[in-house]
Amino acid sequence: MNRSDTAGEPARSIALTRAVSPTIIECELTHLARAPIDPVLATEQHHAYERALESLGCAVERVAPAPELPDAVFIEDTAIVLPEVAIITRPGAQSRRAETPAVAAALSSFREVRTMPAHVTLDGGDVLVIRRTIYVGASERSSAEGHAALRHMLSRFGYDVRSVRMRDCLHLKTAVTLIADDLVLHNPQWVDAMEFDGVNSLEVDPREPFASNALRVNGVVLHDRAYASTRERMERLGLRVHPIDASELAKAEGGVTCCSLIIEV
Ligand code: CIR
Repeated sequence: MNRSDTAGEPARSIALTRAVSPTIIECELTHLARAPIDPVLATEQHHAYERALESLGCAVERVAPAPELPDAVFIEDTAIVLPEVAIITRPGAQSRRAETPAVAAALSSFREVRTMPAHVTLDGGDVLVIRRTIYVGASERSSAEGHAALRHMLSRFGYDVRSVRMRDCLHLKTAVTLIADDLVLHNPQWVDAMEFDGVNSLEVDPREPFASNALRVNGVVLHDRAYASTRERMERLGLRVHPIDASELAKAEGGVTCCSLIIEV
């Protein structure tokens, strides 16, 4: 693992990332048709994403690359990092299960690490943490047994783990993400805002269905530059948005949350 420094200031968070694999052209796809991905451009965009994280106060630590694993860049799916513990998931796609050991080793420097049991599936992209409530998407990747196992593993820390109905997209966080302490950004076609108690909701522009995936880091929202109308909706509410180019990762059905695991230090 190697670590980059933030520009002069002490890091407020660690962002674990993993390089784009040259095999990304063979990535898993569920709801998207295969479109040609340029691995060189994908790598450039990923580097710019890491630089953006650094500019927002993260020290970026790169887990050793796994060139033979097409989806390794989407490190979010391999773990759930909480202040008390890191849970290593069991990804729903068979092709992604070999991604987890290197991530577990990297996380062990920061947290006690626990691993989900072998009879379940769960992707980190299905897990949305809002204060002490953990919402888990009932997606094709995360089984009912996965939801139950997470609930069991986290009950001793006092988390309320709730299953959320969703439809027509890959992960819960494809459909909804937290963009302020009490505000989610969501696509109502894919998930109902009613599922999230005690928080307000902002809808994406319906012409930008994938705009609901946003990554809030140290008070700033990292967001795909392609979704200008939804970005304006956030800015009108006074949110600071940092746009980045993510076209190639989007073709692999990934968004801005998927490419890092943020660890509060
Ligand atoms: C997959 O289907 O697993 C990858 N091609 C994309 C994963 C994106 N991850 C995420 O939304 N958390």
